[in-house]
Amino acid sequence: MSETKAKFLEVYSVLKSELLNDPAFEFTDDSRQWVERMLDYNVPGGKLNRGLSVVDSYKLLQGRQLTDDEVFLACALGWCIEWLQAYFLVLDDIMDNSHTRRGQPCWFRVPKVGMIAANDGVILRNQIPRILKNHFKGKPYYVDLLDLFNEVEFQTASGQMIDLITTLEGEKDLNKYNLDRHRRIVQYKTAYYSFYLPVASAIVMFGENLDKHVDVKNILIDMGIYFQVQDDFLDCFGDPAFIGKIGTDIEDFKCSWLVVKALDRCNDEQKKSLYENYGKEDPSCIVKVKELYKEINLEGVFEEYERKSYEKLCKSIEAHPSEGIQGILKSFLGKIYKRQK
Ligand code: GPP
Ligand code: MG
Ligand code: MG
Ligand code: MG
Repeated sequence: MSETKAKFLEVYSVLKSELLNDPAFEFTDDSRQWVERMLDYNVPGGKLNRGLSVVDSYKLLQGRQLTDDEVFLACALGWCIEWLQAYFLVLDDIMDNSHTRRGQPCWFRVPKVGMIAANDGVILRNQIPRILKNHFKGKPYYVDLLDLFNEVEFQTASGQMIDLITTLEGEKDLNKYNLDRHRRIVQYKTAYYSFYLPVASAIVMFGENLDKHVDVKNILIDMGIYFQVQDDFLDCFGDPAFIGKIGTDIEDFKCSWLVVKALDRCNDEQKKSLYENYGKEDPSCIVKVKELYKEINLEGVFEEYERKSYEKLCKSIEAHPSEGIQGILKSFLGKIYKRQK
């Protein structure tokens, strides 16, 4: 384990213990135990790319070794994004009717949790401003951090909304699925919180104004779109044992990159089969869609997309005037290029 990651995990324990002793609530033993189990189940078990990127980015912006205090603060800020991610995933899994996440049952599927998971999502969301208050209140950039998290949460919830309403029963119509709709959904539901937020948080903590960094934002949004296309690809073609989740996009009638590309490439007969089988719970329908995807070589189409996106992103990064920023973007891209999970 890298030194940063070890330090990062240490900070989790500190933040958790502060939240479990939050003076704003009279915790009892059972309520404290519930929150602790809920946090351990949902917050630290992912790849931690988003959180660690805050620390890496802040280090690159400073261009020197960080003091212990700075490391702690950058880690705390990184954890706020991991908390945000946990909050989104707990709720997203309910909305997508998913089964597993990070190699274990989705939180709402755990016995005796059920719809308490919805309130746990609200708790997770509310713990973010409490962490920020505990550690950043009084900093000149405190208000900017709160504002940034609020903006990005709104964008994500709006992206999630358009991801969901496009699958409404009675309006299921593959005719309306195209790359533009897909781009709009994934830009908002994924790119802002997963790519822009970690780097933007580091920039704010470094004391700079985000208005000066629109070019960085645009590159990160493009990277986030590429990342969600990978997620759509892995939903169907990834190994559930490795990615830790079982895909549900086909039965959920999602406007996935795969179905958009399939619509482009199908002949009339294949299109008919896609219309008949997409968005149905019946396992034999799901198999038919997957077979069709193989027939039209969507794996090859994705490979080509991945290569081209990578080249394009590298070019945009190299065109950026600041070497520090280039370093941040390259390291982020390196973490996701050809990812298998
Ligand atoms: C990922 O979509 C998007 C989110 C996790 C944002 C959720 C936002 C909320 C406001 C709840 P996805 O469903 O493709 O992710 P996964 O494949 O991991 O389930
Ligand atoms: Mg989902
Ligand atoms: Mg979803
Ligand atoms: Mg997905």
